[in-house]
Amino acid sequence: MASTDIKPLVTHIFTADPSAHVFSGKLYVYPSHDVSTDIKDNDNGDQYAMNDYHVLSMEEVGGPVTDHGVALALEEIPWAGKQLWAPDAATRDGKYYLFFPARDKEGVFRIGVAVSDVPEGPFKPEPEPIEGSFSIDPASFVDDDGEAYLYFGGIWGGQLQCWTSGEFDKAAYSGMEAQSGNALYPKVAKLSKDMLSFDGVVQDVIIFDKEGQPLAASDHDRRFFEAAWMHKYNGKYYFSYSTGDTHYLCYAVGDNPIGPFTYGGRILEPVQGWTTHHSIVEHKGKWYLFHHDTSLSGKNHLRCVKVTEIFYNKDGEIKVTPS
Ligand code: FUB
Repeated sequence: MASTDIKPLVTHIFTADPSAHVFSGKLYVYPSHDVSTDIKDNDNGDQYAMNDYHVLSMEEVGGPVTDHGVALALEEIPWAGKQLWAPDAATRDGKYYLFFPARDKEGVFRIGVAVSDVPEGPFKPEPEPIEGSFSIDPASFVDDDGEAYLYFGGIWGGQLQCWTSGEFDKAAYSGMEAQSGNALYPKVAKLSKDMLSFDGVVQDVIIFDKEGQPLAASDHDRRFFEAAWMHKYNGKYYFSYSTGDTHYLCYAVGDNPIGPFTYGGRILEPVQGWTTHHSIVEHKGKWYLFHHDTSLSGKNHLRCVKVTEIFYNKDGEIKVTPS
């Protein structure tokens, strides 16, 4: 089924970048909340000028969706200047954590965390961003052994290319990304037991092709751009992401949460609109791909979240139709 044929989850607000999780048997979706703006589309992503987050929930896919209202607002976050982009959530020891990127007051993207006693929030932000965090699109993953990880990164407007030296280099922004050598790697860090900080160093998430070579920077059909997600299927770790300017959702498979990962294929062809972003979750015995397109507005920055069932073939490959 084409993405445009799928109904948006909600139509009373614009939503994007859906991170879906099952908490206590119920499906929760943590999206971006897109807003109208006069800012013209540009490669920096200035038109994505979001100011708050809403949490959505449903008992099952296809059932009524509840919007729990504002879960966190920009003005409540002491360090944030603008642009609340794609968030994610996790739970540990009875608390719920909302991870979110924002530009700080100097215009540098950092990742923050906010805490609640309930999955729908509201969430109380920590006063500072996570120490050592940078760039955008945090995706949390709690493994079966209880260890938690945060994946992140996004190039171009997401500024990942500015961090190759370990320090923020504004000058590196102008090149957007190098076109030779290996592609820029997304990042992963283990989370501390209290989920509020990184436990150890930020590591590269390396994606090899099937010949064992790291994906090349020029390989725009397969290289990582933004929108990291991690899920586990049949004991394998699936790292999925957007290729940005070529508009695919792709995945790579590994034997542990840190990788390395081997490129596995495409999950979704380009949808209507420039960005594509997703999450993958199991609920009531079925696997779902949450994603977005612009079918509700026709505008790149006013998106709507959708969901479709996905399947695995006997080799563990992801398919949008059963095989
Ligand atoms: O929503 C703003 C940005 O657009 C996200 O952070 C990216 O992943 C893209 O979907």
